[in-house]
Amino acid sequence: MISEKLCELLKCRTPVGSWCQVVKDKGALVPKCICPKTCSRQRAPVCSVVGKTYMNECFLHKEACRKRRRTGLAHTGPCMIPSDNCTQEELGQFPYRLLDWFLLLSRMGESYAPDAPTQSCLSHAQRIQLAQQRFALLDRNRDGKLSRRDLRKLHYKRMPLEHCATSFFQSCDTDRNRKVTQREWTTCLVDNSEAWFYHFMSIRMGSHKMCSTRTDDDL
Ligand SMILES: [Ca+2]
Ligand SMILES: [Ca+2]
Repeated sequence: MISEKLCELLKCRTPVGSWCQVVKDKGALVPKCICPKTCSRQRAPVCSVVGKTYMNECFLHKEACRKRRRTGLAHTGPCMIPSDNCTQEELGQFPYRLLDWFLLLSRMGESYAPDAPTQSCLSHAQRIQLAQQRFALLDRNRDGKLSRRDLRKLHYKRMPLEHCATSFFQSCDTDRNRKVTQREWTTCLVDNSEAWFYHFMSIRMGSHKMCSTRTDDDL
């Protein structure tokens, strides 16, 4: 592309935070360091050297100019958040453990029922219901999306595998717009949970049955 060629040699120092763009000047194309006023909302995420993800490179420079900071581009694509040693195996079982925990929370305050079905005995529809209930509770501003702010509520101390939470939520945000919709949430939580359990049961227990003890509950 012509803009890349023309900008290749121009290192932008002033204005602080600016980036090189090819502009028309008296009919000729010239590379120029500019501070963007507006940016397209096209998703081409980049990661800055201070570890912040922007929707595209333009937004990085827009903010850098506003804050008068020389914030460079670290790499294209969103920043990888350190997972605090959440292993692949742990991440694999996280959705199931999280659903288990939600089930526990949903029963808090109910009278003790020793024969209440465990998660493995829930139907697919019940798992979805459980995920959706928790979604509604977490989505405090009720915009139908979970943002990082909404998710802060989740970080209770007793949450299992808490160090996997960040990686998990990133994995749920399939379109990477940093918001998890109810659809993304439910798919991620329920499908992954069932996939993991199915796998776990077939490998460890030699059985594909999700619920081996109580099969004909009135679920
Ligand atoms: Ca929300
Ligand atoms: Ca999303």
